[in-house]
Amino acid sequence: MNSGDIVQQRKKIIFSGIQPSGVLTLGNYLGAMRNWTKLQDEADCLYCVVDLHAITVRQVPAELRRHTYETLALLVASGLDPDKNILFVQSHVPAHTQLAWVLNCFSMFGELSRMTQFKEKSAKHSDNINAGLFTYPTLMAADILLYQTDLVPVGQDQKQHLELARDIAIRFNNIYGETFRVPEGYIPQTGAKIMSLADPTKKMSKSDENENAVISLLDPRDVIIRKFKRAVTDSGNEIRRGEGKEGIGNLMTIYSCFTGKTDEEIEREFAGKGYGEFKMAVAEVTADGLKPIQDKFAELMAEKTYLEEIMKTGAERAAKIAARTLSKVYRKVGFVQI
Ligand code: ATP
Ligand code: LTN
Repeated sequence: MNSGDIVQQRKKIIFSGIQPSGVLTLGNYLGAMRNWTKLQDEADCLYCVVDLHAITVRQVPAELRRHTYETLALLVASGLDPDKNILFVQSHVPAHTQLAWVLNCFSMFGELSRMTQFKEKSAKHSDNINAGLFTYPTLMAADILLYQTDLVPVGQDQKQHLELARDIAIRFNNIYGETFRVPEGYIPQTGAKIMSLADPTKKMSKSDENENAVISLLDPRDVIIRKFKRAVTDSGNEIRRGEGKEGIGNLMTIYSCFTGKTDEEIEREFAGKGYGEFKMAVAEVTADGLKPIQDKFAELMAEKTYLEEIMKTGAERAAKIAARTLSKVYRKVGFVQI
């Protein structure tokens, strides 16, 4: 027997977060959540509704509260089992903000200034470029590093923030000795960046004001069909990827995510057929794919106390793990322990 055979492999720790800043989109589902459900059987997973992150942009309090319930319900509805995974709300575990403060003191003004999301959100909300928006990535680093995370399943847009979390962890470890595990990203091959239906050069985002740009996970079938029919494409008629064909490319990605078909198979299937027929097919597979999630969501939203139980249990379990890392950090930087 090879000695490797008897070494028990430690289960990987997975952490990811999602903002309750609106109704979740097809982008969130295909770019992130779909991977989350795949990992739940093989790893110890924590998934967090990051309400603290959401207030970096002005939110209406009653809507933030509703979106927090809805986001949790959508996570469960999309297949995350609350017994197998730790599902919780960020503001329920104070260690996130506590570690974020410490990490702020190990994050450089220059590196935070280079974050694309900060630049984009500052341009979009020029009347509210607050310090929270600027230090957003250090809170995200705290989220991840608190749990000694191995893998962070996210969409493409979060790659830069994840790199920063790694840099902060490495910097801290170099000064104080091994404290944080340095996490890796886990970005899907297909669907890592679903584009807006109104402007296929822009990412589909739940906070987009143009509702035709976004497929919400709660859109009924007729709305999904209408939005795909109106999706911006080029003036050609061939279903293939190419320069100036970002709109069709995006629809091919969505179709591929739901059917598992490759680009070649999709090209063959729709050879000689027009954009209208292809758009309809994409709409159908999307509506079929979302239907079970929507049905389960409706059931869960009628059971607020069940959702609150999940939040409570999740926060207790998360807090226990987080406390270990936080206390180690406090000791290492020289805070008096009482
Ligand atoms: P907001 O519009 O409020 O900034 P968002 O829609 O970008 O929000 P987040 O809550 O910030 O969504 O992201 C949750 C997860 O979904 C992240 O892992 C992110 O990378 C992923 N994600 C968001 N949008 C897309 C997209 N268009 N395609 C693929 N993945 C995405
Ligand atoms: N910044 C992410 C949301 C987020 C996150 C995290 C993702 C907050 N904390 C920790 C992964 C790990 C976003 O804007 N999508």
